[in-house]
Order: sequence, then C-alpha cells, then structure tokens
Amino acid sequence: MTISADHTAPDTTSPQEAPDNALNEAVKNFGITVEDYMLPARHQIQMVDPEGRLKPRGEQGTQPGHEYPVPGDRELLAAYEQLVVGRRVNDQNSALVRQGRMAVYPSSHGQEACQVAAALCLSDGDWMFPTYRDAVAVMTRGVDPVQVMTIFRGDWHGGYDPLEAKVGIQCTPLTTQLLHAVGVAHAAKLRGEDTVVLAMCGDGATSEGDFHEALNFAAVFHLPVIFFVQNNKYAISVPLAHQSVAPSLAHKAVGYGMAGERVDGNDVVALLAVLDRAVALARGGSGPLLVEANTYRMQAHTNADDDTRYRESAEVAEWRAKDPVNRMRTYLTGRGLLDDDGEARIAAHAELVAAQLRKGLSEDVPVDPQELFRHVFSSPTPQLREQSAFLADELARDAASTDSKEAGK
Ligand SMILES: Cc1ncc(C[n+]2csc(CCOP(=O)(O)OP(=O)(O)O)c2C)c(N)n1
Ligand SMILES: [Mg+2]
Repeated sequence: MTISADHTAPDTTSPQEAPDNALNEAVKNFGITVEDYMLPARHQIQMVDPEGRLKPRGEQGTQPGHEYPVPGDRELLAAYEQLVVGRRVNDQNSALVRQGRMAVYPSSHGQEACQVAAALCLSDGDWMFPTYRDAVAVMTRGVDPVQVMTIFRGDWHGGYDPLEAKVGIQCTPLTTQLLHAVGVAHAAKLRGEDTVVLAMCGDGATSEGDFHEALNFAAVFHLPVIFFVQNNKYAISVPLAHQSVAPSLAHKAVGYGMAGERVDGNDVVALLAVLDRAVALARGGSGPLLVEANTYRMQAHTNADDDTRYRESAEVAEWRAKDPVNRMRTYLTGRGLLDDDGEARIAAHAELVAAQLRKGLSEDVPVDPQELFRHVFSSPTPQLREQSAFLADELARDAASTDSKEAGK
C-alpha cells in the first residue's frame, strides 16, 4: 500500500465487505480498499535517486492519488546538516574504539538517512525506542552526544534520563524495546495524550517472538506506534535471505492487520515524507504502521566482527554508490539550497561535535562495581543481594592484599 493522508477519497469498501474491527475505521480514513490498505507498495518509495535527482512523481513508487509531497526546504536543510554530523560522529566513534576509549560501537555508517529521519519526524512529546545501532538517531533527537555514547564505554547503564529525553535506553536484547514502546503508547492512549511512539528494530530482529507480540498488541489495541525497521541486509553474519522468505519485511505488517510501507532507506527525502505522514496518521488515530527502510550496513556489525568473512567487497561497493549523504548534497546543491559557505558551516558544526566526543569520552570516570546491582529491581532479589555481598567480600580481600603488598615494599 501507499500510506495516504487523503481522507476525502471515496470509500470503495461496503460495510458488509469490510471486517468489523479497527481496520474498518482505518480503511475509511485512508479512503482505499482493504486490499490496498494492507498490501505494501509494489515498489519502494524513492523520491531522490542515487544521482541526487528528484524523480518524476509517477516514478516514485506510490499509487496514483497517494503521492508524497516533498518536505519543506528548512526540513531538508536541517536533515542534511544532521546527516553530515551523524556521519562524522559514526566515524569519530569508530576511531575512539580503536584507541580503546570506547568498548564497542555498532556504527550506523551508511544508515544515517534512517537515523536522521527517525528523529526529525517526531514532535517534542513523542517517544523513541532505539536499538544499540541508533545512537545517531538519539543524538539527532537532541540528547547530548557524550551522554548518548556513555553506554558504549561499558561502565554505566546509560548516559541520559529516558523520561526527560523521551527516548528509551538503547536496547541490546533484540526487540525488548518494541514491547516497551507499545506499553508507552498504550499508556498514552489510556491517558488521552496524543503521543506517537517510534519503535526501531533491524531486519534480523523481525524474526524475534517479541516482534510478533509487539505488533499484534499494537494492532489489536489500535495504538499510535510506528514500527521502523531498518533493513540493512544483515543480522551480524546472517544475510536477510537466510532470515526471512517474506516478500518484504513490510509484508509482515499485513498479518497483524496493519499497513506497511517500503521506502528507500538511503533517500532522506523519501524517509522524511513517509515518516512525517506516518506520524500524522498515527497521531490522528489511524493505529499502528510499519515502515521498512531499505538500506545497508556499510561497516562490520561492530569492532568485534570481520565482515569480509561473509560478504563480498563488490556488494559493499555497490551500496557505496547509493550513499545517503552524497545523494542529499547533490540534490540540495542542484536546487540551489546549499553552497560552499553552507557546506563549510555544517562541516564546522560536525567537527565541533566530534571534538566534544573526543574530550568527553577521554575523561576517566570513577566506577563503583556495586552499581552493577543497583537499578535492576526496586527491591533487590535474594540472589542479587547474595551476589552483591560476594562482590563486596572479593573487593575487600583485593584491597587488603594490595595494602599488604604495599606495606611489604
Ligand atoms: C534476544 C537476542 N538474541 C540475540 C542477540 C545477539 N545479536 C546481537 S545483534 C544481532 C543481530 C541483529 O540484527 P538486526 O536486527 O538486523 O540489526 P542490525 O545489527 O543489523 O542493526 C544478534 C543476533 C541479542 N542481542 N538479543
Ligand atoms: Mg540488520
């Protein structure tokens, strides 16, 4: 299907034919048939091609009458700036890992368009539930970059306050964040708030049981959730073809009574257009939606992975030609919205953020090993208390033996 904001188009589904549930309402809102509502577009939505040219409306992958408007100039320029900053941050973090200043960094190099659009489509009161790979999205949402990266030093549970930022802590156990997202959306609906929740996951994560439960619950309770799947073609070393034989990941929405949309995940213009509309529809009460972004993980899964063992360099080169940052630069320059001065200002901003990260992540922070047991439960279980006491004992012995060694010197 094509997610449409056209609420005035005729309803071609008679009440007898339409299922007697929330879908009926959604079909009425979209003004298209149940079949059109449910089936993902035959083609992905692409508005700017890899050469940076705006495609003719009829070739953007939408069905007639359901085209997406090009987002405004101000939104496009803001998106480009964040793309450049996001790329710089990805590469800076990878360098900090090599220098031993960060323990691990799952880079979204190549996926920055998805990261930026995921943040820019949301309003202040909305919530985002990211994965370990979505640091750039969290930062673009406005969370301090050093606070975002704290979790990757491995010495603290997370660097920002999720309630204040309205961003869940970046989740490593796959898809647990989708259930949290659905819970927050359910709570917001019960309270009568107009919050929209963006729930992020990868292609591999769509095979998890929690993915099924989250989508089903969101659809049955008609919740304002957008499931944003970044299909970067790999789950560590497992290619998508070994993971799923669904015609697309957007098709997975159909089984839950939810609309799905496919979009070029390296085209930030299309991503903004699709996600902006998805957010507006979810806020307007149309229920959950799934957006699959077709992108590519340009680097290894993390620094602990060697991607040359499971994919060809020719494949990576093919995707380099579809780079989201270069594409947007060419498009904006061609439209006269970006010149050398603009580029220089944006590059300086990116350098500033990179310097902030180098400084912030080089400072040694004292660590209390007992913090491992805090914040797990409001009252610790007997097992946690026992383990905590064991650790305290070990630390005391360690300190005593260090003291006696020092005394014997
Ligand atoms: C519940 C669970 N099972 C397995 C893992 C190990 N694991 C970590 S990342 C990953 C691959 C996930 O791939 P995908 O969802 O495509 O996200 P990507 O890393 O490509 O962004 C796996 C299997 C995990 N973290 N959590
Ligand atoms: Mg993946």
